[in-house]
Amino acid sequence: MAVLGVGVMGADHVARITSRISGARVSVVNDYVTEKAEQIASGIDGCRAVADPLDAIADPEVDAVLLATPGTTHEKQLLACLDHGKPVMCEKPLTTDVATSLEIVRREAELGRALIQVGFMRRFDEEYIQLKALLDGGELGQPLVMHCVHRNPSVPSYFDSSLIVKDSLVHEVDVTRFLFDEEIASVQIVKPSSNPAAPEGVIDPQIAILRTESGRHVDVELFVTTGVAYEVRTEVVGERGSAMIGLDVGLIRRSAPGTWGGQITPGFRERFGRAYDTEIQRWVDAVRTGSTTGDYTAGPTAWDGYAAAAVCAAGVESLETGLPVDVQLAARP
Ligand code: ISE
Repeated sequence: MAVLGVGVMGADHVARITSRISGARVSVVNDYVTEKAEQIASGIDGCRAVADPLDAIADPEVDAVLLATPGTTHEKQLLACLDHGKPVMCEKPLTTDVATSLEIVRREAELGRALIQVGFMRRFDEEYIQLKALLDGGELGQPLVMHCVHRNPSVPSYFDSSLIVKDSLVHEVDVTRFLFDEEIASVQIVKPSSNPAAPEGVIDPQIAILRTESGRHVDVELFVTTGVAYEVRTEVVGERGSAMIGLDVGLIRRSAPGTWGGQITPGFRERFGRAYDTEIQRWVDAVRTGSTTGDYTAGPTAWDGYAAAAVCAAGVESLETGLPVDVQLAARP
């Protein structure tokens, strides 16, 4: 496969495909920083760096593509994958706006083959899978409310208030759609006093309030400059009880002088490392059997990427006005 974009996430995927995933090998890498691609390619048998991402997609040695490039380049690269009939795993976002995301969904639908999977890795995490099974099993009765915490110790310097919605909240948007099996009807962003340690002009923390089509309530505390560690917690409250995941309950140590405690996961690569492994392995397996089924995906689809983009666009609008904003989804092709 070709891996396009070998920054933090792309390089991580190259390492995972090369050392832990079976049934695939990285034959081509590309990055806008040519030296980075060349350096990674030189460490892998039979792998080449290709300067132009569109050449990498068209390369006859490439059966499938993993996109970890900046979101602004996704539209063109996804269209090229569709034109060449190549299965593609696209890290979020699908594209950077709602109209182009919908266009991608429509182009894929016209082909009659599911070629695009979107990298919402939480769906592959053991704890989220357990929570989903509990809800689907009906033991909690109807889920009514979900409370989420999404804290990052820090974020890159280019992160602004809208990226907290589009890059961080987007995960809870997908988790809500995954766990509750329904669309989100409205979103509101509430802005408490900002952390003095947040960069000038960045609204952090933010509280997102989502309402699903059936009227379920989801609240999310987003706080990306905590300076502490990675904290992602999700609690669902149902008719007959509640369930929570993300407590970091590893070893708890008690020691003098009368303290106790454990470790908090440092970042998302550690917290979701196994989920990423499972996500990519399942995708590779689906790509290998896709020609018989017409479905080259094993997880979130282009439609899921589009629906998330529509909710986040409404969230960015609410960031401006402070009011709830309705989400309008197109008919699903
Ligand atoms: C980052 O892009 C991720 O996907 C992480 O999971 C999330 O916690 C972080 O806020 C995002 O910036």
